[in-house]
Amino acid sequence: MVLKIGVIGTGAIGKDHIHRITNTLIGGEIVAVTDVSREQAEAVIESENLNAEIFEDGHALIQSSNVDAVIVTSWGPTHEEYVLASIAAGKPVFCEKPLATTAEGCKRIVDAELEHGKQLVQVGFMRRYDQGYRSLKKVVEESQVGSPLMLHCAHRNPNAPGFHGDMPITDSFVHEIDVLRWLLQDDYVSAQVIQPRRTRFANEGLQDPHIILLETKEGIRIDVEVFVNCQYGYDIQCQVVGDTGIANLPEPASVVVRKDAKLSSEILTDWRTRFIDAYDVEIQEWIDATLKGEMAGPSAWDGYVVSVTMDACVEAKESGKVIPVNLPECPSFYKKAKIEA
Ligand code: NAI
Ligand code: ISE
Repeated sequence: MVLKIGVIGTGAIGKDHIHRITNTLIGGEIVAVTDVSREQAEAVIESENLNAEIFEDGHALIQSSNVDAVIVTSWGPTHEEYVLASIAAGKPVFCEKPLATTAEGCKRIVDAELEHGKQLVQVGFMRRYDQGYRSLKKVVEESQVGSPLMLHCAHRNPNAPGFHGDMPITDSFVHEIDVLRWLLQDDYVSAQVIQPRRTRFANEGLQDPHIILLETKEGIRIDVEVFVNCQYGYDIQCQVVGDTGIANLPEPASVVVRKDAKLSSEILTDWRTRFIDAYDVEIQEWIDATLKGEMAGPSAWDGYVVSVTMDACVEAKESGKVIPVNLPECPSFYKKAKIEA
């Protein structure tokens, strides 16, 4: 059986997902696409040699009887309406981050899904599918380093040409918010943001780097350096300090060269390459689960929790204070899935 998929938004990541579904993964077929730029939609049909219909807009695509499931890869502010329309149509929907641009918007999606009575939404937090993070989670779960006490992390991009405002938090750090609570199976209670001396490579008016401090319900302290113009590469670090040992996120595999009295190995420069396997596993598992009528990945509730935490971080940055992360009780509807991928 094949899952007939419609894609809303054929920009950078939309094209990547279409490519992997068409060429790398099994069980899915792109039957419909739409983009506010029709040329863009036409171009992907041609480059991937798709037998897919182009729809006027996302709503028409969602309503099509030929579409079994929807992928939303349009701009963030459009996500909420397409996810809500997919739920109303009773169709499974994979939505790239952010689920919605406000916590209220995410909550509307959670409420619509609760009202519908079946889980239909998965959010694109792909790090949960990265082999390195999965191995690190196993080490934590098996208490191989004892009880986690602290996490030291870094999210570094070589540069961020289009970044402005709070994007280092809302566009980049969101991945840590999701993956670290999944890693620890713990929620956050407070956030604090420290703004070090600015790099001269940051866009005008952009604070870069940030040090973001989170505290969890269990009292674990997390520090994350978010540095989106670090120049040297795309570098994701995560170290768990437990009461009997320390565990590190593995480095991506790279040949070590000894030459000219130097020891060297390559550092990746692009998130696409760094997480390419994770994206493949993420979308394959989504197709497999959807074909079975299940939903197992990051849920609408997870998207909501990330949004509430992100808002606390933005407020912490603006105020310079420690800001509480106030989350309502997780509905039992979502508890059965724990914080699982
Ligand atoms: P992009 O700008 O390259 O592509 C977005 C596409 O959506 C454009 O072609 C645009 O014309 C189209 N679009 C916008 N509004 C639309 C609408 N109402 N209906 C149909 N098409 C519409 O952006 P990119 O980088 O592909 O990002 C898309 C989303 O994916 C963003 O929300 C972004 O945060 C997320 N993303 C997630 C990543 C991850 O690591 N999980 C990585 C990169 C992006
Ligand atoms: C980008 O939008 C992503 O989502 C990447 O995964 C992230 O690492 C990068 O910092 C963001 O700009």
